[in-house]
Amino acid sequence: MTVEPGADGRHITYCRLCEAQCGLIAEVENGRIVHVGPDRDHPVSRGHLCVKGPGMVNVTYDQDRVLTPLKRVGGPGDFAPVGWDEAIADIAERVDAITKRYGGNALGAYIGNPAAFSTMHYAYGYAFIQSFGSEKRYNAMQVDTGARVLASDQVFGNANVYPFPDLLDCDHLMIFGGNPVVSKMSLICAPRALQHLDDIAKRGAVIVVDPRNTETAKRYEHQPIAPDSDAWLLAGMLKVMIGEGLVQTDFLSERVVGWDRLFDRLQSVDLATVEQKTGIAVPRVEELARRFASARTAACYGRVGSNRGSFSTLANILMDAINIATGNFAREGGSLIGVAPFEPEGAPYIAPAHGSSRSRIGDLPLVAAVQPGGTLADDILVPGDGQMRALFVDCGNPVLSYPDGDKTERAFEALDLFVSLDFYMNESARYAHYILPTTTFFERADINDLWSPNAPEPWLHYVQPVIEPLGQARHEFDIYAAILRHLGRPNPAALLMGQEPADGEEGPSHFDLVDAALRMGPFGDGFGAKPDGLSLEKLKEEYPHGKKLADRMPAERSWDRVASDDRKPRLWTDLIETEIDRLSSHASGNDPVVLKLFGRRMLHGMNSWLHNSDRVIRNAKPTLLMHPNDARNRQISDGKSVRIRSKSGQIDVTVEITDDVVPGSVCYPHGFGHNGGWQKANALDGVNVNLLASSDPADFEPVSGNCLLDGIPVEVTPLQDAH
Ligand SMILES: Nc1nc2c(c(=O)[nH]1)N[C@H]1C(S)=C(S)[C@@H](COP(=O)(O)OP(=O)(O)OC[C@H]3O[C@@H](n4cnc5c(=O)[nH]c(N)nc54)[C@H](O)[C@@H]3O)O[C@H]1N2
Ligand SMILES: Nc1nc2c(c(=O)[nH]1)N[C@H]1C(S)=C(S)[C@@H](COP(=O)(O)OP(=O)(O)OC[C@H]3O[C@@H](n4cnc5c(=O)[nH]c(N)nc54)[C@H](O)[C@@H]3O)O[C@H]1N2
Ligand code: SF4
Ligand SMILES: [Mo]
Repeated sequence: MTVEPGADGRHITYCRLCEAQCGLIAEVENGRIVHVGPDRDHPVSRGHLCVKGPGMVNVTYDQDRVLTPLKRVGGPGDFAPVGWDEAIADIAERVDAITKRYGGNALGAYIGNPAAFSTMHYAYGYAFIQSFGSEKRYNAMQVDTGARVLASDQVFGNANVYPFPDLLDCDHLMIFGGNPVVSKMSLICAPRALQHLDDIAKRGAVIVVDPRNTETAKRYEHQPIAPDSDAWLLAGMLKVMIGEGLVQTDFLSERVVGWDRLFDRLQSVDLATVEQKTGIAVPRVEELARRFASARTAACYGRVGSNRGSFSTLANILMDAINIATGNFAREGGSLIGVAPFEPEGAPYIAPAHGSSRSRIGDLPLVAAVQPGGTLADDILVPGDGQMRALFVDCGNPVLSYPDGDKTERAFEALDLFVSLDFYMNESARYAHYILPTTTFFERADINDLWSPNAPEPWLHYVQPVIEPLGQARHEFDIYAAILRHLGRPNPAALLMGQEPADGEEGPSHFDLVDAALRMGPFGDGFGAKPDGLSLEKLKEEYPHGKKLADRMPAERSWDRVASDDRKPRLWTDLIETEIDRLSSHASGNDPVVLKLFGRRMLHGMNSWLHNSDRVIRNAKPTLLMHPNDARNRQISDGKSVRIRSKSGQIDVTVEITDDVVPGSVCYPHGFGHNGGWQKANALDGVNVNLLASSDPADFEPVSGNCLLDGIPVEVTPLQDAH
């Protein structure tokens, strides 16, 4: 039995903070959520959750939360309440005037990470700006998954697919740059991931390739590696597999294109160079290759640590190549592409191909029609045709999450119109002209649409709001719809469906859109044609705890979303050739003064937020991890202040000496350095590490436009010596 929003009782819901999307039970008393616990009847999470899910109650009732529309009345951070009608009218008229005067691309949107867990959010947010003629879609892609997206575009002809390891039957998993004990696993929806990883380790091995001996590495097998060198290790491993006949050439000949060209080209990879670049001895590279190839089932899986380096696209392509060449692609226990519940069967949605348009700043090829993130500030600051003058930041905090926060602040202050959709005044929203208060996930309905293809045990869960929106908070969809309505235009769902609702009619909602997609998809009821199939209504009435779609994601169906005409993956493209050439000719200095800076996430925080709750943030200790050898060489002792300098900036931090990090590298978490409207967060230690990251396109990975966040060259000096 579902309970009406706000009614006292137990509400079935789910957490929308990370891909696990664990089932939750929220108890409401006198209209207020008093307790949040695990939903033991959820078909996949089966009672699993972490501290962050229940922590969202503190966010919901946080006294620092923004609950009325705010208008800037002075310098950054100086706001006064304003009525919704006045705010919407002013924003609508200014967006209209700016885009009429300067063209559609004068308007842009940054739609950040939390939107990935909010129904159709990217689709309707970008439909909003597109209706004014704007192509300026910004998001977290180039600081997160850009290399993976481009690898999928190249290998599978489909930038929308994210291969994931079939945890349920895998015997040998190699994790490149992921830390599931902290992150709960990403680009794969597996609420009980750790249990699966423990089982894999018992059956075979979980090998964590990481410059830090992480929480996950300590639990399984750690393979230390120099930051930003994964492509070398992967190229070396594949070369060994080819040389020792450990690849499946019959399978490759039948189902894959270009593999022979790749194999030829890899002959020239020198294993001694692999050792020099990665810090991994040649015999160990050979052992890693042999163990992978001889395992019953195996998969390479990469996450953010193999996505923000100088050769990350190639690294991701080589992971696919190893999975495919050893016969582990589309095989149970190997690497899968999931069935998409919201796509028509046999007709995958495909993003515009790589490079079909280019960025105004840096002339970079766009990946999946998203602007290269690091150029956001210059897209506002640099004059010329298409210069951005109005920006919506929805679910994001680019001042802390993008490179060069200082420049981003300057750019935001230069905008003619800056609208933030958020429930906090974060470090970016301080510069907004308006902050429009939005709901937390307890205050809205949702279905787990975006990541549903990426689950080893696929499920769908459609939930109603637990409580009504607090204060004057509104759903993002309704905010965009209200702005468009003020201008006499259809709402974003009508725009996406190509409808022109009659005057005075509300038009469809984003749930109509998602319902139509579900019903026409592989699990849908075909609007009556398949009576056993699903609709939103049926999910709501019959499966309040969520509906498991299959016991296992069918491995063989991975081929369905390979989008090339012949349904064959490509292991040789012009881009692959250029990238291997670039890798081979890449000279890396061995300057003993220079260290490579990489990142880490905090168990009790979520990127730049969730830092305003005692419950969530306790124990957060943002320190610079440094190897004892590097500390000794620099006369740095534990707990001391040091200055880190990069090409782009400098910050002062506290050092923690540990042999958990490989020599020659240092590690600092992102998302700190608060000065927004969140009082407790502001009082935390820590600074914005992205002040050290470069927003110069010359420093991005040229093919993907990815920012270099892991492997930034830095110098570290004791603070008393710094000048
Ligand atoms: N150096 C370095 N930088 C990084 C990373 C790194 O590892 N190292 N990681 C990168 C990654 S992977 C990501 S995804 C990005 C994330 O960076 P962003 O996309 O900027 O997202 P967050 O920092 O999570 O900020 C989220 C904001 O959205 C608000 N919010 C939360 N839920 C909702 C909601 O439902 N609606 C609305 N309207 N607002 C909401 C929060 O209050 C917060 O202000 O950071 C990236 N930056
Ligand atoms: N608690 C918590 N959970 C989160 C988040 C959070 O902020 N907090 N953020 C969420 C988001 S937005 C995302 S995208 C996911 C990310 O999920 P993960 O990718 O699993 O998250 P990280 O903990 O950043 O793991 C990245 C790892 O890469 C390593 N690394 C850095 N550089 C390199 C390199 O060059 N090579 C290799 N091989 N490894 C490298 C780092 O040491 C780190 O251990 O987590 C999500 N879950
Ligand atoms: S693992 Fe934690 S943050 Fe992720 S969905 Fe589950 S409860 Fe939420
Ligand atoms: Mo992310």
